[in-house]
Amino acid sequence: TDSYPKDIALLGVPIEVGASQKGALMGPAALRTAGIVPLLESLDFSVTDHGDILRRELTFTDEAPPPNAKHYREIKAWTGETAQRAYAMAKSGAIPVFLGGDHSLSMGSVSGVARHWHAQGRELFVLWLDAHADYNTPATTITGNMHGMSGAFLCGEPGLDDLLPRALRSPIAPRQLGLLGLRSVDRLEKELLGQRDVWIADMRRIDEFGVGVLIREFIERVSARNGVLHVSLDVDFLDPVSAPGVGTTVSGGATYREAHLVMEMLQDSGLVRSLDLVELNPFLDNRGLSARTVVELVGSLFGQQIHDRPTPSNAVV
Ligand code: 6HN
Ligand code: MN
Ligand code: MN
Repeated sequence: TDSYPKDIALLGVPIEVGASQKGALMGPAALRTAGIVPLLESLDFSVTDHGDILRRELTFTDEAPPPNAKHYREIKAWTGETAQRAYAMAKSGAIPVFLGGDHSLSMGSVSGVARHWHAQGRELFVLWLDAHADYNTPATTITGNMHGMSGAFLCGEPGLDDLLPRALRSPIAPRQLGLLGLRSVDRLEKELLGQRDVWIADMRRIDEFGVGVLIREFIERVSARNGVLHVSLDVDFLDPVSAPGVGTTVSGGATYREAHLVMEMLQDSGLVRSLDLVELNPFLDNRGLSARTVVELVGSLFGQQIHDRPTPSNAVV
């Protein structure tokens, strides 16, 4: 198999109109303040920070938006730019890390990296760490907030068909999507998910089997198909005790240690090729706690260990 990349490319995507709460546009700055660059450098990566996509440089169209998709035109502009940048970053051989910004960001980031891996003949799997399924369409949504629609869009569900030009799109199959940490799903969203082959480990399964068993199961799905993995980390995956700085807190989330174990086991797998860090809302945070927690998790994902182990316990060979 191929050797693990030594380069990481950071891109800030300060989008916030996909969520109802304002403030996620400050996320990229807070992640930098919490030290994401020196941390990755201390883990021997060569880091290129591409700065933030600037809203004023986006091109907005004036088409009629579909129903039940708030701020559609602005999100379309962000998605197109993010997808192109993501494709170029993935193609460079670096590991792209997207600093959000709300979760609508992933419509662009995942589309871009999926397009690259598709051209390489590799299947891209997406692990969605989130309290929510983000599997609404304009036909199922209650709020109209587009950060709740990213997963459905990426799997090619109908309703946002013109959000991204066909040439920039690379839909994944529902069986390539995994949802971990789920504890808040809307009624029609649940109905739709029930008809799809999405891998789901909700909080109930985490309580019963432990996160280690579940993450191993998902990693095996990816490696069985010689796939690569994109991780999309929504801050509300974590319990609000560890990460209050998010607009959509739901109690009963992953503990600090559960989240680290997920990251450590993903690192051991050697499969992760791109990452979203989304929904951090510094305006709602408690003295930088959530930003620091997210950056610490990034450390575990990229190789920081409590005690060096010569042989990972779950190495995928
Ligand atoms: N997120 N299911 C709710 C909605 O508005 O569609 C919540 C979505 C949350 C989105 O956490 O990224
Ligand atoms: Mn989300
Ligand atoms: Mn969420």
